[in-house]
Amino acid sequence: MKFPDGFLWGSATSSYQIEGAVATDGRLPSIWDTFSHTPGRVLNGDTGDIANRHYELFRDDVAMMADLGLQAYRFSIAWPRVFPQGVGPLNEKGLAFYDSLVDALLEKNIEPMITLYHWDLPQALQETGGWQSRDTVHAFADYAALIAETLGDRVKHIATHNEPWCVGFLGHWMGEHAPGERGNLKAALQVIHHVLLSHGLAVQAMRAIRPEADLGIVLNHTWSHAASDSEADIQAAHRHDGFFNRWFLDPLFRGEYPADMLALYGDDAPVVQAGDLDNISTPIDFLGVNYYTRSVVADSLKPPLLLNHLRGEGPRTAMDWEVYAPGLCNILTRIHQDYHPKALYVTENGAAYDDVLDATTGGVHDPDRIEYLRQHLEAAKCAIDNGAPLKGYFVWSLMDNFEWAWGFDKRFGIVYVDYASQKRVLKDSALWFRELIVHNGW
Ligand code: IFM
Repeated sequence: MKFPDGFLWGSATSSYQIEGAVATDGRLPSIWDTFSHTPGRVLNGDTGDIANRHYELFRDDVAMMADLGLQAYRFSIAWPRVFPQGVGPLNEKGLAFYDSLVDALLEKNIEPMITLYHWDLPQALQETGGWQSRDTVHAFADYAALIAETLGDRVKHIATHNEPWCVGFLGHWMGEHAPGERGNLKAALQVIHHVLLSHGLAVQAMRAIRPEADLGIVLNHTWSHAASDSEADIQAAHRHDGFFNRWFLDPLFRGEYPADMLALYGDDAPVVQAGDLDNISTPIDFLGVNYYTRSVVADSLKPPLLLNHLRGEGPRTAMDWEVYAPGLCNILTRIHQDYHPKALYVTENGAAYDDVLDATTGGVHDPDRIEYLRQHLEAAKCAIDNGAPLKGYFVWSLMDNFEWAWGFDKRFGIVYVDYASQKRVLKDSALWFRELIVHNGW
């Protein structure tokens, strides 16, 4: 099975999950520092204080990427390193880190893809309302402009946000992510609106500085599957699709929120000012799709979505997420057909398993992950065959890291990290991925 010529093979990480060095060179806390240091929020009390020490070890990590034959690397910038207070003054030392990282990547012919926001909001901005405040929207656009100015001469691909769904719903409704608010659907929807608006304004600001840049956003998608053929369950799946997929795709690509969801959310729907939706739907060059699993749902009386989640019958990863690769082909094909993005990337796909270092061989044998990746790449190819303009694939993750509320308990890497020694060990899946890149398929 071969991918099209020029297909981009990469891996992905994010700042708080790997960098450590949280108080180095002028960085101030983000909401994830505060959250992870709050007892009971993260499994085992883990924090990102040290994580993978990538801030110090980045040159070794880039050498490892080169050894793996990676053509691209998606990473995020920690906003509180660059603007420790969220807005000026600029922290030159924090910016210098990313400047060096970009140069190190380019030296090895690895194409950088930046994500501006992968959840580490400067705590100072949280104090003034966080994403519930429109001031944060404008602060983000200014931060984006700075990055376009300073790194945009060398970095072509810039995504504004990673997974606004998580920022809104996990952070303000389910309480599982920073800032940890629970039960506030109205706040979650307002936050999502502001995050989307900040995306649109950031794209405009960056485009004005770098007209040639490749600008986009990364969404997490699922395939909403009806539990049965009944009309009620099919409608439940449509609502779930509205909650997870359409609520983001419709404003970004059509300049409107889906009417059925607005009706369902009622008074919890966000306050939208004149011109917001025009700004949100500012044209972009690519959409990044993160895909891990599907959702099987049935009709129910449970508000607000009037649905229940059921367990699909497929095998499960260490996250207890069902492995369901056809969902990736389905969602990519559907996004292409319904929303016509100019280009698509799979910006995250991968699986956590309970990997162990084999004392005899010194390796990490992860056949389940290889099988997961193989099936999902077949699904990605299926979408290409269906006409989707899929340009690249980034495995999540380059290496084991801080998996948010799960701390270091879940290992998503194709590279194993022994946190005590900070030794990196290529798992079998990394060796497999290296071969795949060489052959542009198998
Ligand atoms: O680790 C996360 C990542 O930060 C965002 N997408 C999902 C991954 C696995 O949960």
